[in-house]
Amino acid sequence: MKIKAVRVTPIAIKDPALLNAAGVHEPFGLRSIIEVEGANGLIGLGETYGDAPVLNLLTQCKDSLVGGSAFDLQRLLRVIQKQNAQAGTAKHIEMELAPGSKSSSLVSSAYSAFEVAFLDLQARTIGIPLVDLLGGRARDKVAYSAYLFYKWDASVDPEYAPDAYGEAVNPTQIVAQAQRMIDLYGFESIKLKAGVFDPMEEADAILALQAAFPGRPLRIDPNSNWSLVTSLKVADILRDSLEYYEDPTPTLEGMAKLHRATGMPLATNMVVTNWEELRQSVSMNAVQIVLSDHHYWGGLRATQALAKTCESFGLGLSMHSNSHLGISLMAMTHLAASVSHLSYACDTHYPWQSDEVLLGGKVPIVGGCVHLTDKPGLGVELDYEQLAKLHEDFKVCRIRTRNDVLQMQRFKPDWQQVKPRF
Ligand code: GKR
Ligand code: MG
Repeated sequence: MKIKAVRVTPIAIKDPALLNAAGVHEPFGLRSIIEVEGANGLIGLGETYGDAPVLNLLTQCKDSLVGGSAFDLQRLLRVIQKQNAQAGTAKHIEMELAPGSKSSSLVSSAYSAFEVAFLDLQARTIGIPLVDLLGGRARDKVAYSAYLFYKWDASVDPEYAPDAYGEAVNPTQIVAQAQRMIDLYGFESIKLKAGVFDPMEEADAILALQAAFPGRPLRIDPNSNWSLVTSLKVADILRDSLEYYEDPTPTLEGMAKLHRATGMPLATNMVVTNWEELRQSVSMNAVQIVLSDHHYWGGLRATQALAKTCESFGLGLSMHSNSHLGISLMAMTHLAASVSHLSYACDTHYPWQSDEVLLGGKVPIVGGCVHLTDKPGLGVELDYEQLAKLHEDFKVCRIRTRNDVLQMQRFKPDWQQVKPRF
């Protein structure tokens, strides 16, 4: 199937004032929407980061893909490698909380964005759902977790759009946030983004969630913002309350020591973000659960290989997320449905996003799950009016690369990125 046209459209989507180890989310998140149009008139879709380094590479590559075959993923890789080499190694801001922003993952990130669109076009051309192209269904629906954040109310700055969740800066408000999210989407597992306030208060929030939602799997993720000593203290409190302990402390060495001392299952999307780090982690038994993410692991097929590798080494597998819309959610869902070795509910930021580029609006999450249909490809279509509107929002948006540290400095001028902070 010859490729007739490739379009890359950057968009800005509203994002609430979510707090994390680095600072606070900016009022807009950036995404790139990819369209790969075949000679048969069908269009494959992809979605990835919209930050300048990835966006520039996607834009440089797109015209060279025209005329090639949508089934030729080797050619796709060669085009991206060549364009990346020609672009040189310009320095850019790396946000550790967004592993896809690493310079070392640029080629994987760009490849993944186009790979999803190529595979979507392949599946639409054959007339089958993407999951079937990926080898068939291990499951018909994919479970996601309620991803809780400490957050400010939108009134903190008129740049933030009003959101129904309001402020959450203490355990009572976190429980209320969980209740709202569970009522709306039916999530079973609950994840708390931590690394923001005193670690003992954050441990109290987990205990409050445990009391409010007995029996539900719980996780806490301070994004490596706790020293080993602090991580051990929190482990003493939460040992029996967590299904896994996500990125409490920095480095593979730190995680290996923590696991040796506590025996707790440790999960990561920070210290294992590529194959080399995975190799090292296995040799040190640093983490027991890898949080995959096709956006920077090199696409859907590479993530299937990651799942198989994790299974071979006795590691659990789940899925990491950054702020995203429905094309990413559907790619995550088809991928997760195709992987038999998926041990936990996946993460998603989707409930935090009010914008959407899909016809019919937001993808439904019911009973905590996204359900697959029999529609071809990803099973979703672009709403071109919404795409144009969100592209206009990108054009006037002051942000070109995510930076939660700078955003926090607008409120607290002395704020610095420190790791670990506690
Ligand atoms: O959106 O603030 C955030 C998260 O902290 C995100 O940047 C992380 O990459 O969700 C992620 C995680 O699990 O570490
Ligand atoms: Mg994480």
